[in-house]
Amino acid sequence: MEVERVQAIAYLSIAKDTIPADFIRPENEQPAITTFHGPLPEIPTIDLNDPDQEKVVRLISDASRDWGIFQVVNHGIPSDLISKLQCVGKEFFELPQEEKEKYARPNDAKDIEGYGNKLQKGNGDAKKAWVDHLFHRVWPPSRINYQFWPQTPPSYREVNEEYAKQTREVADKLFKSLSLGLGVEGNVLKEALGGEELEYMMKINYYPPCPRPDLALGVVAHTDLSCITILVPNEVPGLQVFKDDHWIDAKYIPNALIIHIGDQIEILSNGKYKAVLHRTTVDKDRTRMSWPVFLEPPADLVVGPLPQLVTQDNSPKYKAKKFKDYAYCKLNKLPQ
Ligand SMILES: O=C(O)CCC(=O)C(=O)O
Repeated sequence: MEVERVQAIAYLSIAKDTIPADFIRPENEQPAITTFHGPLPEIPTIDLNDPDQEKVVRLISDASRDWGIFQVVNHGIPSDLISKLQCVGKEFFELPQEEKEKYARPNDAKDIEGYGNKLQKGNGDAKKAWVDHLFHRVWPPSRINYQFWPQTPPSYREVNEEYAKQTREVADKLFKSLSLGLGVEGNVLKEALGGEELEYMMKINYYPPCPRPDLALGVVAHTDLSCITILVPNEVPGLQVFKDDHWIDAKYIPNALIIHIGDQIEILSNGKYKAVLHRTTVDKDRTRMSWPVFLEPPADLVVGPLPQLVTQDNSPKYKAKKFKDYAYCKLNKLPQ
């Protein structure tokens, strides 16, 4: 089956002022109508290297409760590694189409790894998203399929391996603060999520220029299935979060990492921390890209509210279930 990529559709749309009808979102989703432009508080930015680590715990815990998202600076990942990650990802998406297709997600695959877009799913979803992507796991080694890692550019693998290593250090710091913010020992959340078996899924989003950014969306509104997501954006804004009934823009901070609280942390915290509802808009003239890494428990691990948090006054708000069952229900829009 011939699959049309959004990058190719965008190329054909360059000289036009229109986009195919199946990319036009209903009015209640269109960014021009639904983006809030008044004064609003900004997504919190947290200095991870602040010498007052109690303050860091408090800020992370407050941001996770009130926003479900925050940006971190001084996180320890060198800026030149972030630039390299962006360069090799961009080089991949700039390869000729037939080169990229070598990494295409097979049509019958159960897993999400590979190059593709929503168009491939054929799930009858009438409205399409203005984005192509590449997914591949970067950790643990036993879960890596190098067949989905681009061989061009040649430094792709080395850069992604180094980035995965550094991301794990940031994740460990975040899990510790998130645990302490719940009033439990620093190792509790990571252990409850599979410890060293936690899986790191890299995704590259490629949002080509769009002649009608007022009508289309990149990724549609969702919360992440993951426990946390650690995201590097490029300089083209587009991430929006839903806060106090408004869609508001995330500010671009060079070299900051954007941390999303995902569903699994909301569940473990019994609702104290909130998974953030977010979406992305696209730009008329520029390509937006982002590199989220989704941290996910192993498929068979049962995730439920931490027993330490459940009391007579705080009964469990979520079912405990295997991550794979949770994911199946979410992806198939079934009740949990
Ligand atoms: O591109 C972004 O900033 C967000 C991407 C995202 O939400 C996703 O890929 O699930």
